[in-house]
Amino acid sequence: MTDLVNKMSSMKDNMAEASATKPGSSKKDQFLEKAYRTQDNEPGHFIATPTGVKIDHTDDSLKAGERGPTLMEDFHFRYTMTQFDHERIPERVVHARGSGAHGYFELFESQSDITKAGVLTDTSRKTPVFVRFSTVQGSRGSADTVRDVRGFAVKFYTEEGNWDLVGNNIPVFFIQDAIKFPDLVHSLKPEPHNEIPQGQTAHDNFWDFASLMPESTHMLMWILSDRTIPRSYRMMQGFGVNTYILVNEKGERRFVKFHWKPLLGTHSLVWDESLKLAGQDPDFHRRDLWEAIESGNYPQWDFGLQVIDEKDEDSFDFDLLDCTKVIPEELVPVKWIGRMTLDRNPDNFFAETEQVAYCTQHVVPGIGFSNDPMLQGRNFSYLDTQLNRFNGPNFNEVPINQPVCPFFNNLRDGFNRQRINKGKTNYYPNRHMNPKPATAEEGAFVHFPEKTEGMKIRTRGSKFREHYNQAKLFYYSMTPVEQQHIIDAASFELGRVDDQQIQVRMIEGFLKVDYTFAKAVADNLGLEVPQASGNDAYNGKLSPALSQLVAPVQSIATRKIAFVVVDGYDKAQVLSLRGAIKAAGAMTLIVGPRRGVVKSQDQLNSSKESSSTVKVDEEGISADFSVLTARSTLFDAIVLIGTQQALEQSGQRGQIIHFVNEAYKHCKAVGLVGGAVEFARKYCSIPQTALSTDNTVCCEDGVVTVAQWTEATEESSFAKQTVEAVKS
Ligand code: HDD
Repeated sequence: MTDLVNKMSSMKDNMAEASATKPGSSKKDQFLEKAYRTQDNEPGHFIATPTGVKIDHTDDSLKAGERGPTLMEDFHFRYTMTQFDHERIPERVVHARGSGAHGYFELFESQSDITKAGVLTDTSRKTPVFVRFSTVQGSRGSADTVRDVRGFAVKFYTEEGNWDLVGNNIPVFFIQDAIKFPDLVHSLKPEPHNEIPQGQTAHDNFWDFASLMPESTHMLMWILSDRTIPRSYRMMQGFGVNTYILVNEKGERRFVKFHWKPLLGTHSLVWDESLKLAGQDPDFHRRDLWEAIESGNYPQWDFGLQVIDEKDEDSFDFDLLDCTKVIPEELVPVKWIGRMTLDRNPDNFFAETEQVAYCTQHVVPGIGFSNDPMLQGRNFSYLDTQLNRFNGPNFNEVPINQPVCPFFNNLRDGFNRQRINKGKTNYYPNRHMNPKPATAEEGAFVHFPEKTEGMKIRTRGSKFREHYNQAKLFYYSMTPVEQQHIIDAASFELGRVDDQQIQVRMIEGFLKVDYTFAKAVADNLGLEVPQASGNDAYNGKLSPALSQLVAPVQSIATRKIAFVVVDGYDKAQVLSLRGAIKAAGAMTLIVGPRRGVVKSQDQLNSSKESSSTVKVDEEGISADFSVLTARSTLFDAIVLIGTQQALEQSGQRGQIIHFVNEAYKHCKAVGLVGGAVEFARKYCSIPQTALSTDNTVCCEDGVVTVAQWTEATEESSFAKQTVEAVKS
């Protein structure tokens, strides 16, 4: 146990340690480097055709005469155009928009008592992974911050073959049987007659389907919650959703649910921010992940298991095979067994992120499938969809999909076959008796010999028919703020529905969850408020683990704090405050009147004297953003610094006022230093009670103020209060 604690603590908070592990050195990276990467734009490289012939001229096609027609003989033109015309492969039918990253997985403690999977038993391994996060509804070019489930797919390149854990950031799903997936997806995608709306479920078809599918009620509560507007891919949980099985060396089977928990905590945007960000920076999540990895802030997740012995399979009031239910952590605690770190961005979006092909049926010895009818159906669909995306079965030969372990078989040929199989035989048995089947001891995957018999019937287990207990559990386990957000989201979504019978049917469904919830939404929609039916009686059970706010992670690591400054700022003040906030792990970015130089008071004075051009000196600051183009929505908190006069006379006064007001409205911490306090009192719509004119540091309602910055003012206490305000 002490060993485990030591290992965990040595791995804990080890961004610095992670960065010392040399990103790009895993077995998968070495393979990609050797086999397929090219650096095309190095000195001395010439443009050539794909057949290797160098080209002398790429700006004009080959013509018969100066003004004549283009000639068929122009093979360079034809290759150029053909490649371009064929650049796209079909976008994923769901999860089309995504972002990927490389990394590795490490295990804290061997799980050999429950599984024989090497990735979960060998603590000396650092298993390479490729992760793709995604939205579900929108197409490849849609915005990141829409209200939607997020995909969380992990490909582990293990020594025993690839294991794909294809999960979401929500632990349950809309439907219980995979056969309904095409109907679900048709209903939530843009409507078929006009392809509207993009990146939203706020339309008739989705809510029509949902209102007729009571099994979706639990999932609806999750998608209306803040889980569907995450602050960052780095700050969301992941779940395997379906129940899988683990099998150990003794051949014993256990049921398992897989969990990912971000070390940065689980955080969300507010709805108004999400809406604005979708226009201001449609790549908000993509950029956030990319920049974090580029700057060495490698995101990390702990990996956990909820394990259920075979004998306990039927001991719950829900069916373990029903993916519209969670196993409450209060019943079966999550055992945290390992950690994943993402430490390298892809070299090429198409080659890696677009071409990565996840399939739920990619499992390794020691991990297998339960009879969850969703999982069973998924096992068919993912392989089938890759056949469509890649025009055949050779997608596993694409570099990002290739396993890192050696493997042999008699599978052959097909479109775009890469492997050159040597030898005279391509069948088994053959006169060499190689390659041959392995035994379990030799590492073969052996399907768990589960006894199965039954009538051929189209039905589901009896416990699958209960749809409301866990919807209630979720709703009642939320804090009042989270409940209000669910009400607001339901009102927005249903408010976009034109057909009133859908709204009415949905309110009837919500009534079975909670009367006050249904009433509040009905009120907002202008519908007749229904009578309490008594159907919403609840057993009072709660699961605090479902709330994002009950036990938030107390860290502001990698959070983005904007320092809004105008010319004439006090350099020493800005630098020392910035240093103190950075020391708490946050990133500080300067938003100035323009990008580049912001002139400090000293610089203004000296330029007056010498009338020379102002340059950013070593100690000066340069704005990362201009207040004209950056919005408060891009940051987690803001600090406004400047004399009242400088702020009032700034050409961007209006933008600055909006910056402050908007940050406050989105419940972000707002720091006001010196003249900025009086400026805010005069022009901003923050309650005066939060704008203390005291010369000491005050904090009220997330607004941190110090009206008079003197020698005696401790930057650290202002910074400390600001950090606390960001946390809360
Ligand atoms: Fe799925 C993609 C997650 C149900 C069929 N799914 C896809 C991706 C994720 C999930 C994360 C994107 C993978 C990537 O980044 O390339 N899907 C889930 C979860 C489900 C689920 C957590 C509920 C338990 N999916 C589900 C069902 C079916 C599919 C029931 C069909 C029977 N999913 C697909 C697919 C996709 C896909 C059509 C589209 C692109 C792809 O597979 O590669 O096969």
